[in-house]
Amino acid sequence: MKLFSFWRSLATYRVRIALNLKGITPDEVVDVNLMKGAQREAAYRAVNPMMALPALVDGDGPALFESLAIIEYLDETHPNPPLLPRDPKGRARVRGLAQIVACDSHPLIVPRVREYLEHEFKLDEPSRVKWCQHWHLMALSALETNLGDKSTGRYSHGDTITLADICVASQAAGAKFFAVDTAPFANFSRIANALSQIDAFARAHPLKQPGAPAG
Ligand SMILES: N[C@@H](CCC(=O)N[C@@H](CS)C(=O)NCC(=O)O)C(=O)O
Repeated sequence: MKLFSFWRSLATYRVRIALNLKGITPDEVVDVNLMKGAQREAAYRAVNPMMALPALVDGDGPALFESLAIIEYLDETHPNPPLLPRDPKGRARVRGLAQIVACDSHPLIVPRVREYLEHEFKLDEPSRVKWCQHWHLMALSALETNLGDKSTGRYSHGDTITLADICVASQAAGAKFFAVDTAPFANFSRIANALSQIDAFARAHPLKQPGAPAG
């Protein structure tokens, strides 16, 4: 199994957590330096035409892409521990929480969007930071209300780890990168804090990966 990764990539963080929860160690981790634009080079474009991380090649391929699709693939091929509840409404809620992060918020703050705002619309750094913080806060606010539901338990959905928690953890790491204070979001912060104590999450954290800045 080969994982295309970069320390700072929040989408790859999600896949790393799932791999750890499933007890899978990729045979090879290929570094694609997003800060140097390596995702746009021909070699990686051939792996994922979207030029985004992560991608995962299991056996003879093909390369899998999009973090949620990869995580569901891992969940189907390695069912224990399950990352989705059994009941359809529970599954829909968990997938919905995950998609608030991975589909509605995170894609708005990735390098290709920030770079487009800079080069095409000439937005300066403070304006780009404001953009990123805005979309973070939108997601945090929606998550906070949803996590106030009675189906939330110790974690986002009941007392077992689900796909939603993987996404909550990536939202929390992203908030730190963009200096967004999560303290006003009490449900979110409680769960993010509980997740950070779990080894599979802690080991997968962006700042624990090779190439990450110290501290
Ligand atoms: N929705 C995708 C997002 C993938 C994505 O945008 N990944 C970022 C890193 S977290 C990336 O590679 N960005 C490259 C770029 O924006 O140029 C997923 O969840 O996998």
